[in-house]
Amino acid sequence: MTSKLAALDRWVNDVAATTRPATIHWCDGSDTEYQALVQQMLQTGDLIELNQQTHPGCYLHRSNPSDVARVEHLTFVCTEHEEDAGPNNHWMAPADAHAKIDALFEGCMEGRTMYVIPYCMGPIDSPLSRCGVEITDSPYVVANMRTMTRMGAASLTRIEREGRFVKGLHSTGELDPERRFIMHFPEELTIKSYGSGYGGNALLGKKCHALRIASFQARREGWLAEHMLIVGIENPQGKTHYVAAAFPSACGKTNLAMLIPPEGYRQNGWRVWTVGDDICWMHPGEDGRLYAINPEAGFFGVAPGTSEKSNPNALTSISHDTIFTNVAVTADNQPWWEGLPGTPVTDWQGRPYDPANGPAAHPNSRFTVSAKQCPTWSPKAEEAQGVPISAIVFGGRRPSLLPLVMEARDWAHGVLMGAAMGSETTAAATGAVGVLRRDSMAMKPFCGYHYGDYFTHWLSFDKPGAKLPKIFHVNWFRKGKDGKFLWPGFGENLRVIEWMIDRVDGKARGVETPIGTLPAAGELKLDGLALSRDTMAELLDLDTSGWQTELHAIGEYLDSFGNRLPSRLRQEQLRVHQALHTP
Ligand code: GTP
Ligand code: SPV
Ligand code: MN
Repeated sequence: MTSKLAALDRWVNDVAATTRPATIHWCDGSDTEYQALVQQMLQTGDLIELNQQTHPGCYLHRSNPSDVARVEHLTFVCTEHEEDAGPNNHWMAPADAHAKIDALFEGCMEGRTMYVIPYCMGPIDSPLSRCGVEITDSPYVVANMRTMTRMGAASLTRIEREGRFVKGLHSTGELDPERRFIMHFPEELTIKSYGSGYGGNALLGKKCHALRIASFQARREGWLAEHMLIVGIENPQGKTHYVAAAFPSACGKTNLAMLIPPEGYRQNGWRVWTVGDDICWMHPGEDGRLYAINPEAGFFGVAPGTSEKSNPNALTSISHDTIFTNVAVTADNQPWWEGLPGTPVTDWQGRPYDPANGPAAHPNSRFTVSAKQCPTWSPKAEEAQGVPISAIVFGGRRPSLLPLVMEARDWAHGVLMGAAMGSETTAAATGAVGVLRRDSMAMKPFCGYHYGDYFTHWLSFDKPGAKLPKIFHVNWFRKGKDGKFLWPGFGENLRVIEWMIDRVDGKARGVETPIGTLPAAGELKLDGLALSRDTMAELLDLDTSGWQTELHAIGEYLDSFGNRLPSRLRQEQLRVHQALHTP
């Protein structure tokens, strides 16, 4: 097969000349194609069949044990000028980067099939969507891309019509961590990834395209590409507010996106609609509001901790037609991870389970499932114009200081809250876990350009005629002296969201403080929750001296972006700092 688009044909031929595959397969995205890939992977051992009685259409993939998460230290943004990548990215000169990685691609597909995957990020008919083509030698990547994106014939048609697409070249390579690079060339709309078969390193539509490249494009074109979930909250009157929330990797986006209301809320008629769990593209609409689409078509969710109690919607979604990566299995061959009932017999590496080897499922083990399988999947998620956003929420894992919820006084203050975000690191990237680091807007690993320019871009949305969402900051992860989480989290988070919506609708007054507006006494509805007054007080207290230290640290962090830091943001930090010193 070939394409009507000469530029695409030429690129595919050039890649084939370098990588020298035995055959080239253009993916059409059909069921037949998917089933054939699965059969082939069952034969090669890339997939292992799970219990088809309990989990029809479910398979397990075990990745190489050295290849289980994103590798931020091997991820590069290769802009012409080093300063355009910013201190938030690793940089390499484009010519050097191409030379280095092209050498690895030389002959790397010999004797094997090269797959050409045309995909669309976002609904096929949406003007907000963007297309790409990923070339890979990994059938596992093809199967995952089919679930995570709109992949195949319809996307190819759109690409041929538009003539413009992001080029992504991937090979699993030898899985040698010394020969592994994830390189982005935003000015060339090009991605090259070698030596990893895992998630965000290999499914190039996801973090590489929909965040790093898209954020770069979004800045030029006046929109936002963000690491956010999108959720619709329908109140008993039938009105739905859409909320977008940025939490760092493995900090609760999937959980909030699929939230099940507490019993009393359910009885009163509250409903929650899932629009997206990881990535959000937001464009200003003609009415001045921000409209969001989820560029993805599936969920690549964290398995451990997903349970009937924490996320029943996810559990229902993954009961069939799901690919599991690096989970454990039970005696009767069902997928298993920490948080589920039952006992593992085989760990994520295929060894007999022995607690001495650590958790049975890898902490970053994942499921890949079509969004359509989610019981709360919103019909609006397929709509071309996207959903209007009422509130933007920032949050991270902060064991102390940050209150359960606070609201920014205005857009600039909200941008400061997002920029100042911090969180303890998680297993979603290789490296130490539990270390507090700044992760502005949860985009530290994903912003494809200088953070200073990114903050300027965020601030630029505040202009005459704009009807911007309110901005909030939440912390589900505050810990008490006993080291336990103070807030029950999960479904109960709806109580906090209800307060936000009341603020949006002008129904809650709140209390103004130097750090933002907090819920006034009695405004958070806590009935039915066994939370002591002391715990609530601790969750909402304002430790002035702790905040003074925090504002000082935020100031130093902002200064690290040098002369690209918008002075407006530094002014905002000074304003809050001064307010904290005013008795
Ligand atoms: P990525 O897919 O990596 O971007 O992550 P995500 O933000 O979608 O993460 P996810 O929702 O899968 O969160 C995973 C972890 O957060 C699990 O360990 C959950 O138990 C924990 N978590 C989620 N929501 C809450 C909450 O409200 N409270 C507490 N304490 N933990 C939570
Ligand atoms: C994340 O790490 O934020 C993820 C998983 O959502 S990955 O696709 O690997 O980036
Ligand atoms: Mn993510």
